[in-house]
Amino acid sequence: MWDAESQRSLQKLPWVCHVEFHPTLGSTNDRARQLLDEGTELPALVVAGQQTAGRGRLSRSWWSPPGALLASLVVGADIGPELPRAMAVVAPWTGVGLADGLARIEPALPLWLKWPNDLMVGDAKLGGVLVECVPDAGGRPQWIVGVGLNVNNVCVGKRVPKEPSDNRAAISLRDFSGRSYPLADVLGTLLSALAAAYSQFRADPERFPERWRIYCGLQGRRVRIDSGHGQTGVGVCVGVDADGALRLQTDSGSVELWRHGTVRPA
Ligand code: BT5
Repeated sequence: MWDAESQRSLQKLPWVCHVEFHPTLGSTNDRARQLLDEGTELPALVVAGQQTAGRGRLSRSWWSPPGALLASLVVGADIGPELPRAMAVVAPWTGVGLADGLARIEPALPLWLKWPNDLMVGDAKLGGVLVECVPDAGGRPQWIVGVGLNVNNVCVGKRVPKEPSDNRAAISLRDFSGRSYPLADVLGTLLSALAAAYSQFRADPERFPERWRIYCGLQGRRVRIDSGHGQTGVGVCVGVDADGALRLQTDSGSVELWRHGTVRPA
C-alpha cells in the first residue's frame, strides 16, 4: 500500500516543511505532539501505514488497518481566526477542505459532512477528523489535525470497532468505486485542498456557514445531540455559525448553539 516509491513521493507533498512516514505507529496524533516538543518546523506531517492505538474523540478508538490514510498535520495559529473562535471551527472546516479534495479525487462520490468531524457516504462513515490544540510558549494555539480516511482498506463486511450506542457502518473509497488509489496522490490532493480552505477561512471566517452548507447532510433534519458531558438536545438542524457551532432549532422555536457533541438523526 505504501511501497518505497509512494513513501519517497511524500517528500514532494505541497505546503508541508517536514514529512515523516512510519509503517506502524500507535497514533499519528501522539507522534505529532512529540514533533511540537522537538520544535519541528511547521506545517509538519506524520503519516502511518497502520496504527495500533488510533484515537477518535472522547476516548473512542479508530480502526486503522493498512490501506487506510492515517495522517496528522501540525500547523500553527496562523491557519485561521484567533482563539477562542478558532476552537470549535478547526475540525469542521478541515472537513470542508477534505470534502473539496475528495470531490477532485472521486467526483461521483456522494460525500456529506456530519457535524462536527465526520465524512459520510450514505449511512456509512468514510473518515473522521480529530483536532487537538497545544498552546505554544506564548499561549498561541498549535493545532494537531488528525485525519483518518478509509481509502484502499475494505470495510464492508469487516468488523469496525464501534461504541455500544453506535450502529453506523464504515465504507472506503475502494468499497465505493472498486478501484484502489495511490495514497501519496490522495494525500497531495487533500493537502492542497486543505491549504486553500484554511487560507479562505483565515481571510474570511464569516463564510464558514455558507461553505459548510454545501456538504451538510443534516440541514433541515430533526436530530438528537449528545454533548458527551451529560447534556442532550433535540431539534431541527439549521446550519452552523461562523465559529463552527451547530444551530439547533428546538420545538419552542428558539435556536440553541452547540459547540461540542455527537449528532444523529432523531
Ligand atoms: C473521529 O472520531 O471520527 C476521529 C477519527 C480520527 C482518526 C485519525 S487517524 C490519524 C489520527 N491519529 C489518531 O490517533 N487519530 C487520528 P469520532 O467522531 O469519535 O468517531 C469514532 C467512531 O468512529 C468510533 O467509535 C467507531 O464507531 C467509528 N470508527 C472507528 N474507526 C472507523 C473507521 N476506520 N471507519 C469508520 N468508522 C470508524
